[in-house]
Amino acid sequence: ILQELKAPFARTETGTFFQEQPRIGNQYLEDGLLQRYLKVHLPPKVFTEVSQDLERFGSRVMDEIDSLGRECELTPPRLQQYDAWGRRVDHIITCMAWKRMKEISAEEGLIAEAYERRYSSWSRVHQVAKLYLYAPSSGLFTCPLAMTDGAAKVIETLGSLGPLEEAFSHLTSRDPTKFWTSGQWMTERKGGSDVAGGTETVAREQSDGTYILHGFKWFTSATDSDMTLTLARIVDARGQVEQGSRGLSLFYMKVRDEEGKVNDGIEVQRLKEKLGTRQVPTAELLLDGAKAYRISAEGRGVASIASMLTITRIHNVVSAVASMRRVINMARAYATKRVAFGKPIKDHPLHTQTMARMEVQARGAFLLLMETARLLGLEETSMATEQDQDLLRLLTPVAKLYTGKQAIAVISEGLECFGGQGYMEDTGFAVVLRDAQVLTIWEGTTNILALDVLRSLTKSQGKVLAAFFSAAQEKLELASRISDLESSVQLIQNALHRLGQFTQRAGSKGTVTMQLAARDFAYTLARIYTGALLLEHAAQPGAPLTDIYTAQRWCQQDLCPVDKEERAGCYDEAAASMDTSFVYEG
Ligand code: UCC
Ligand code: FAD
Repeated sequence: ILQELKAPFARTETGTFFQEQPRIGNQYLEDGLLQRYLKVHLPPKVFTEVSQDLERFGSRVMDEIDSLGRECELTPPRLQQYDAWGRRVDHIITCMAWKRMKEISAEEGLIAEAYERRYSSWSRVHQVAKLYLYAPSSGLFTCPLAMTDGAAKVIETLGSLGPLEEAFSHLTSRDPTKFWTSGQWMTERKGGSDVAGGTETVAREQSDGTYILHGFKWFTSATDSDMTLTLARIVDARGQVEQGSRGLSLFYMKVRDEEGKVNDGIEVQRLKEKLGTRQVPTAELLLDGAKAYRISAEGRGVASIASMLTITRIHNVVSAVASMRRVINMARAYATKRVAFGKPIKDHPLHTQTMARMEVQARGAFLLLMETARLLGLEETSMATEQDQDLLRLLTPVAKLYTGKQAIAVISEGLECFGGQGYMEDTGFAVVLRDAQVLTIWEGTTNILALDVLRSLTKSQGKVLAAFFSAAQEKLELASRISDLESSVQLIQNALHRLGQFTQRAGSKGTVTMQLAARDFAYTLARIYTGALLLEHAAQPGAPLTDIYTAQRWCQQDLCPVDKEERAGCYDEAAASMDTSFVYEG
């Protein structure tokens, strides 16, 4: 076909076609699963109020917050170490958008909501749903919020006496002029996983009962925070410190003075140059006589900071699940606009199948997140049964490690859905993948969390695992009476049976076997429990066909990898030795 050519590429003309940009809509209104989850679980009055708040907040994210988040990425923090006259100032300069995020966090009660408990145990679910809408547009302000929430939790658990009372009121304030954020300084150069082996920071008691700290903190994120919790070894009267976990105590420290200047005794060595999370200032800090308050019993530092780890790990899950959801929603918007081979890519079944696989992962992860938030809410309002508490202990590391891996895979696939545009910096998609990579590293790597799962089992002498089996069975009850779900229920039952047999066999084996099995074991727990949650959700009266379909699809994967790998001999000592020869060959 001959066309009349008007030389469209001449001079300043660059062609006439420009792809329409996919835009974010109200993320609450676009999320049918979130709305259904809340409707099923929340009491009707609470649902109405929470739903109104989330719809309003969804609009605010779309109209105001999303562009601020982008600005945080484009204007990363920098360190001004000296002033014009050569004085050391260690000023961490952040952009206006980052500062605005702090104000918005207070206005929206993103931390306060969880501690005011106006919806009793459902307050955590409300807070988590709000953070879930916020996270992908927050310019990673969710990082300081996670640690702020964790610090508030530690203070609430230990009791807000003395200087902690003031700190708690700032951390949980809705007033932007009073709101504080907190850091969490645990990692030193010698080790971030092995905190007990890695911590060299020492604390010397002063005559007024406070301490001064000397040490080097190797990773400190959101170093523009107002305060921090940190670990150190107390020097005794003989000038000695105790090594190992029992030598560590927990300290509270104000990081800056009323004018926002870093306190004496803290030197910012440099800001880290990172693959992602570039919106967040992450620094190396020298503590050279920094004033601190001991807030745990001596030697109970790790045990006392554990409640912070629970909270920050749940925030990590929020980020993982929310970024999967956001990428899928954007890819969905794009698929309706982008045309290839004569039709929108939405109408190419293979493209839609790719997105359906991402959906199954994201929906499963969403329910696992909400279950963890629900259990946390019950625990915090003294409404949790023993089973609920055990389950929360187990599901926190399971959800953190599993959703972190899912997020990287789903987001990577999501970028491909935009073709070359997914790989471009200025479309804003590349940052999502970069930022996802950290989700499996900070707050405990995958292996460290898998070992934490084992720690929870050992410490409870199996009670935690018993809670897992009972809870999973309870979730299946309703679904087992629905014919469309029967075969999926059977698949979960089989997996539970195989898992039960594995744990019996493993009991008689050594620690090497259990360590080698730890990751697959945790994956097994994640897949089975998520399957049970999807089935429970799909069995609710009036559930749409898509809920049934999601549950069926989830249950078709290998639900018990730990059994398969054990039968293949992967956990034997011989396999461990072969792994070594093979990995370090040459
Ligand atoms: O990365 C960091 C901040 C990043 C920025 C924030 C992002 C937040 C997400 C935002 C999304 C946008 S801060 C650094 C995080 N670091 C870690 O996560 C450390 C990873 N390593 C571990 O988790 C290790 O498992 C350790 C350090 C906890 C292991 O230490 P120990 O000393 O070997 O542990 P023990 O001896 O087994 O445990 C000491 C005590 C025990 O209690 P008792 O003494 O009563 O028997 C344990 O039961 O601590 C207790 N414990 C726990 N309790 C240990 N882990 C836990 C736990 N998870 N829950 C409850
Ligand atoms: P290592 O402990 O040296 O681990 C190296 C590898 O060995 C990992 O793959 C690990 O899984 C594996 N490994 C270690 N032990 C075992 C084992 N027993 N079995 C099997 N595998 C094992 N920390 C803070 O305290 N505060 C912060 O604010 C903070 N912010 C951070 C921000 C960013 C962007 C990053 C990347 C890190 C941050 N961290 C922070 C540090 C982070 O928590 C640690 O990097 C992390 O816990 C891992 O510690 P490590 O780097 O010392 O790795």
